[in-house]
Amino acid sequence: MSISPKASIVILTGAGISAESGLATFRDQGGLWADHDIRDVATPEGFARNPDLVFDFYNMRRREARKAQPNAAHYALARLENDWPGNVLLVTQNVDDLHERAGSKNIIHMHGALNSALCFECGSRQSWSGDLDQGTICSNCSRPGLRPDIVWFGEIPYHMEDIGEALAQSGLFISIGTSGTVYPAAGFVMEAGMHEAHTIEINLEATGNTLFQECYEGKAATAVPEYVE
Ligand code: BV8
Repeated sequence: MSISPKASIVILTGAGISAESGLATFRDQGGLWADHDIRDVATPEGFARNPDLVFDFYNMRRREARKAQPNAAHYALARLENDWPGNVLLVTQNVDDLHERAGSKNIIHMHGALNSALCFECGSRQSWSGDLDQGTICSNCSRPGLRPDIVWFGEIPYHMEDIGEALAQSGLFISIGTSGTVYPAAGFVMEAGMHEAHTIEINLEATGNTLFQECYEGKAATAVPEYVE
């Protein structure tokens, strides 16, 4: 990797990095959006309309994520964070905990996390590993107000200010396993590039986004360790 060792790195990951761990992506053949309507399961309106459908969708994904194991791409990013002399921030759109389980520490889950529950009555968060349903009681306010701690369409992603600051100071921006179709994450490459960061995409197929200065096509579990080493 030919950038100054003092440079800070921002990495953005999407569903593609967890694909080889057996977790479905969204927009690939047979992906999650193939048999779930986004409006029904990933919007506040869908949750208000039919909360059980949304609870079932995220309960199913929480169970899948618990069964999955980190793959070589997750471990390579944890090694990069450990070995790189400059700062490494891992911003993930993913809601699984495979980056944590691979050893990454400096992580932002900008779209939330399956192993967290959010109370819409009192606003408190609590770690969560089992199923959630309409009757699940919040341990803070003792009311049945828990929802998946997930950022749905139309909701504001988490830690946007921290991400903006990191992009402004980054020397290298690496996007891994994301189709680059969902904003604001899809705009990060432009933000990084505006601040002279070198921008790289590692994806099964190049997304064709010409804002990336380098593109590596391939499966993350092979391409990421190759790039990081
Ligand atoms: C926001 C929940 C304002 C978590 C998700 C109307 C009203 C309101 C907003 C909008 C609107 N119209 C447009 C918008 C903006 C909207 C948006 O971008 N819509 C798109 C569809 C146009 N965005 C929002 O609503 C966001 N909020 O804008 O608020 C705001 C913003 C900033 C500041 C102030 C105010 C909220 C977006 C979050 C929505 N939540 N999901 C969950 O259920 O998991 S989005 C969903 O898509 C996931 O979170 C996922 O992270 C995200 C992106 O998908 P990818 O990860 O890229 O997955 P995908 O399947 O698409 O691609 C996989 C890629 O991997 C492919 O390229 C494939 O080739 C590759 N791949 C596959 N296998 C491998 C591989 N690569 C390597 N190796 C492999 N083995």
